[in-house]
Amino acid sequence: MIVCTAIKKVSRKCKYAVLIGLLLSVLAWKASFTGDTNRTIDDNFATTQTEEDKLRDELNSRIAEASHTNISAEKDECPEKSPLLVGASKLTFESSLNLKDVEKENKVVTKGEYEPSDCKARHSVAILIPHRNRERHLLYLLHHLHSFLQRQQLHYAIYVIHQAGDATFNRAKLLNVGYLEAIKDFSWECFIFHDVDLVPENDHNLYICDQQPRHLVVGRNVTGYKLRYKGYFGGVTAMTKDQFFQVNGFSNNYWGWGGEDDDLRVRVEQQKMKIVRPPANVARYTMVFHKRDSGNQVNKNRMRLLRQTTKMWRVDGLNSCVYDTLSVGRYPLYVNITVNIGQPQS
Ligand code: UDH
Ligand code: MN
Repeated sequence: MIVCTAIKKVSRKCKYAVLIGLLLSVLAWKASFTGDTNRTIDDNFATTQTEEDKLRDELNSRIAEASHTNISAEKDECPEKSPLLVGASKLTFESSLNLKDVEKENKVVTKGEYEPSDCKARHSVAILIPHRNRERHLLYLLHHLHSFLQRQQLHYAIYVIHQAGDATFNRAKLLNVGYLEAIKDFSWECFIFHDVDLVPENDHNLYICDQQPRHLVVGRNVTGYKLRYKGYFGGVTAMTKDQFFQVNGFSNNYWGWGGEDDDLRVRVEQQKMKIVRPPANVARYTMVFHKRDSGNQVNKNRMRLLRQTTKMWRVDGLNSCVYDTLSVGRYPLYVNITVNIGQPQS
């Protein structure tokens, strides 16, 4: 009996021991299983990270590449003096020249606009050309002017402001329209007001603006390369956006030939600005021969208008320039703005 009881006690203890052992091994197994699971997740995570790192590395190197391209797109400033200038050049006016040829010469120009590819231009300049019925002159000018401006390493665009209809021509109002339309495209800092028939002969005549308004035509072949008269401010002039704004632009009231350029000089002088010119040996132009255009007869009112400039400039100019834009054509070599500017009040 006693033996039996002892055996029972031992087997109960054994049972407990077996149970505890089992329990412990289950716990140990679970612990090891959990560890494995964690490791597996960690391992997977590690794998994911490595791939992600690879991706990120690749992405970063692409971004670096791109920003490297951007840095080179941000380019160094062009040199103060362009190394491309050639000085005086012999101009040609071939009768066989056509627009397609000039377009081919200027594949680097897009919608009339150009900027150097290898450096950041120091100046952004809009060239404004008043125009009607002078296609041949326009072609010669485009042919010479594009390469001239490119040699000067400028960021530029050429705008042709075309007067619609056959009312009397108004050069000054067209130039006001050109200014008002061009600033819608880009914050041009400098404007060159440019007759269609004047071709610059020397690329040291820089198409840039200064602290003061600039007159770029000292001499023309047709007038023996002499300034036409003291105070002449016609043909080709350069004014900053602010200078032109300050004088309220040109008068809109000069219909027909003459006076509008003198009117602008009066406005400029009234603002205590001083017209400056490049040296005479540089500021030379060839004027393509032409007769007086029909529709641009001498303006008999010009002297009367000129006497009123100091009174009228505030209310006659950019702030009173009313017109209808009929079309804006973005051609390869220039932006053409065809405009109805009305007609003189009789
Ligand atoms: N313009 C046109 N179409 C016209 C009239 C003028 O496009 O019908 C523009 C053109 O940009 C021209 C500018 O306005 O260059 C100035 O006009 P202009 O060339 O007629 O003025 P300029 O002083 O000649 O050169 C005046 C008449 C010359 C007569 C010569 C007779 N010996
Ligand atoms: Mn002319």
